Amino acid sequence: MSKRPFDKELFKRSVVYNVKTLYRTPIEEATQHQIFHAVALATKDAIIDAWIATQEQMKKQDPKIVYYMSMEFLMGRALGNNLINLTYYDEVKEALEELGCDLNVIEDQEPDAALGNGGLGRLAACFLDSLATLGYAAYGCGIRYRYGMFKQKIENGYQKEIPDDWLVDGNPFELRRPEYAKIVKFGGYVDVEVDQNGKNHFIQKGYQAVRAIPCDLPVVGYGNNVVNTLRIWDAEAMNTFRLDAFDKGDYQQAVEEENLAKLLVEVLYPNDNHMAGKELRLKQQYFFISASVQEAIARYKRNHDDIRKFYEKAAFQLNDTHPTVAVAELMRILIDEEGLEWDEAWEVTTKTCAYTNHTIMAEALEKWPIELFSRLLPRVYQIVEEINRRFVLDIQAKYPGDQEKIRKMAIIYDGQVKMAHLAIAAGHSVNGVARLHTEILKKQELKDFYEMMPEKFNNKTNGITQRRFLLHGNPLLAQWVTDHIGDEWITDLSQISKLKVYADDEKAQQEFMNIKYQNKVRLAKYIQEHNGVTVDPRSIFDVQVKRLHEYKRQLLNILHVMYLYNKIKEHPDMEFYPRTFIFGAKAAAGYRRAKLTIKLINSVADVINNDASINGKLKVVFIEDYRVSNAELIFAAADVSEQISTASKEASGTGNMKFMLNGALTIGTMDGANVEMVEEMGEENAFIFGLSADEVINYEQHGGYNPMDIFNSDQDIRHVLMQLINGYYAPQDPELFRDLYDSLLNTNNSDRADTYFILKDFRSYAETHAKIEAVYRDEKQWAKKALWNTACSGKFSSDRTIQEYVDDIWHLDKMTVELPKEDEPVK
Ligand code: B1H
Repeated sequence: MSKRPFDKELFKRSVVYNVKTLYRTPIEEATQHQIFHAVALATKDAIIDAWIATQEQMKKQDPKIVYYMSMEFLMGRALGNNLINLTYYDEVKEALEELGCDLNVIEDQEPDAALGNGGLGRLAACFLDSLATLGYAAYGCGIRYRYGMFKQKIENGYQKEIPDDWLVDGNPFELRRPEYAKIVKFGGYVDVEVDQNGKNHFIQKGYQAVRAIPCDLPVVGYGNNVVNTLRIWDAEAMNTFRLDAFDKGDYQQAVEEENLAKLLVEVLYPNDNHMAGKELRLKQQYFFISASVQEAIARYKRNHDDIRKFYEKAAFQLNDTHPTVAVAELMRILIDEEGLEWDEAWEVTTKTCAYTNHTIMAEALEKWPIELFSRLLPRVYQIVEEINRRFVLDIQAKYPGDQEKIRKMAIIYDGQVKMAHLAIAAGHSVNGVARLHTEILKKQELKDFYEMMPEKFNNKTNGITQRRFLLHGNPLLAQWVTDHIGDEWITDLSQISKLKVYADDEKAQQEFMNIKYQNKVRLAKYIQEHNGVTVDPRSIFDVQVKRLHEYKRQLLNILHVMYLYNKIKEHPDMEFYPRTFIFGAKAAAGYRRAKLTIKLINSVADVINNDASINGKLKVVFIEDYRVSNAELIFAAADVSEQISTASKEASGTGNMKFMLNGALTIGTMDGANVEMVEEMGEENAFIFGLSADEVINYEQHGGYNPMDIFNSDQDIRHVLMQLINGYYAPQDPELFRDLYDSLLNTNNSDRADTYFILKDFRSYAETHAKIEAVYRDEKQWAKKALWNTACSGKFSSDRTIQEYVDDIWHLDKMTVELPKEDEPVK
């Protein structure tokens, strides 16, 4: 593979020129923000040739393409990552220094592309990085939300949501492609016209239409000249000139279409692991899916005649059920527009589509009322009905007379369209995202489907990209790793196991912990600047960063902090290793209990951080606006990683892997991918506590347990719980945290008391924390375990995950992309 040498002088000239033409300013007078735009454009120039060359290679080689369909792509910032993957990062840093600029400061000017909520969206972003790096032809297909994940402000301890106006200054990496626009139709009715041969044609009439405009973002592979595309769709009104129409009906229609276009792509739904059953959400889903499926078919037809073989050149991966309408849209196009018979279309569809399940949380299951679905998508609904009719026949053939099976498995039942059932029936693959999760799917949630179609089920344990979360996020550790084992880990993380020989090496241990310390200083500075809290980088940095959700149990963490504080107050002279508990989490805007938990964390922080009597032994920090860019700093600086979900509830988790890669030790339950992490590093190198998934499921099947028994028998827990309702942390309003107290002890709401087994796991959690403290005091032992964690993280690269998807589900061909010589014009 030939790599173009970096032309430093050209790059510098390009930056200076860009500043001049964009802002009519000499670089000496430009703001950091202006320089960011100039550098981003210069970087895009460096990407363009490889982007074009990748497209040329795709034309020449005609590889099978995967379309990763997802409502969410949580990309974060592009500049630093693009430079890393171009392998120009250090050179650009140097070039900018010569211009008197600091690349870090410039990177900080870029807004995060936060087109996702949490793990599911970030996984999609890591997958794109791995696909390009491994040389597979891939498109990410999604929505160009005008506003991404809201920005979080903390005011008086409460979360406040601020619109994320990420496009105000334009997106320098984006390429708008109006020439590939597609039309998407909503509503109306279906007319049947019979042709001379007696064949029925189904025609949607009286609809509203919008134009879908693709906006392309480059996805740069690491050092291989491959540049794939994230194609996010913007919406425009069909015909603005229709506003001039004489006819009142037309005028009305034009106004409505204009409004629809604007609304469709306005904002990302900010729910993680929760379905927003809103009409607009279904419209968003169909909008980007229809456009993406049309585009995939158009691309195929440019150089193939036989649409019956579409699946040989295209794979659709459905990122959860959100894009599932793709199966019906593909059927519609194949039948109504390409003229295939049902069975032919069905074969193409099942061979093309595959579904990934990301959660077993009941509230996340997508179900749409028939009334809404059929009104919005009349033709698509007819097709879903027919898929259902045939699927029910299959169930009956397999289980004659078993009504129960139909009730449980039908796609349409009880007035609802069940998207997971549709995805399973119409795809050839169903995968979970960690081994335990896939087993729970097979044994519990999707048991009936597994029994009927076991061949479809498989596991693909999640992974993360080491290029963003080590090479970019933790440059000191990345350099240290390269100094010890070479740089192959960057594209083959299994190599990182070569570090194991250094686990007992005292010099290596010291260097490793010294890097950790420097990263803690870097984070402490961030916390000082952004939160105004002083934290001591010599204390244990104990971190829980992830979406706020009851099942993730931030409440368990903060109750334990309250418990520690009580202990220190009761026994001021007891031995206590100073600890800093760091939280970062966004709560869905309408999730009251989650928002109250944020308030509790901040209230506890206020009391503890301002109590001079404890000599700074304990600090609590809530980092505002947790997002991809500050996550990179946080993972690098953590000593302890909190992965404490109620066992069975966290499908995989991916933050857990980012901490492990960066040498943090995990305190966690045997849930999601934690199970496989412990398998790699050994139990003795993690702090595992709490109920197992089987135990949780068993309790759930027998109506739960009685938390009052614990309340009555455990004085420390009782003390902490009483502090929720006696005003200890809310003197102005003692009732403030009543709902959290009730959630743990009372059944007076519709839920079981302590649905997430917080009190049940509390003792085991507290005892395990005590062990952490003991191990941390032994510096060598800690260093050894931390280094060992990094050395054992090889399995958790998204490169490994993607290769498994390729081998088992997509069967893609590899590409090699050569750049034309510099003096040859790029076509
Ligand atoms: C995950 C979601 C999710 N699972 C519905 N499910 C959404 C569901 O907007 N919605 O309607 C949004 C997101 N997100 C996460 O996926 C899991 O909780 C993690 O355990 C997992 O690591 C991640 C990636 O597989």
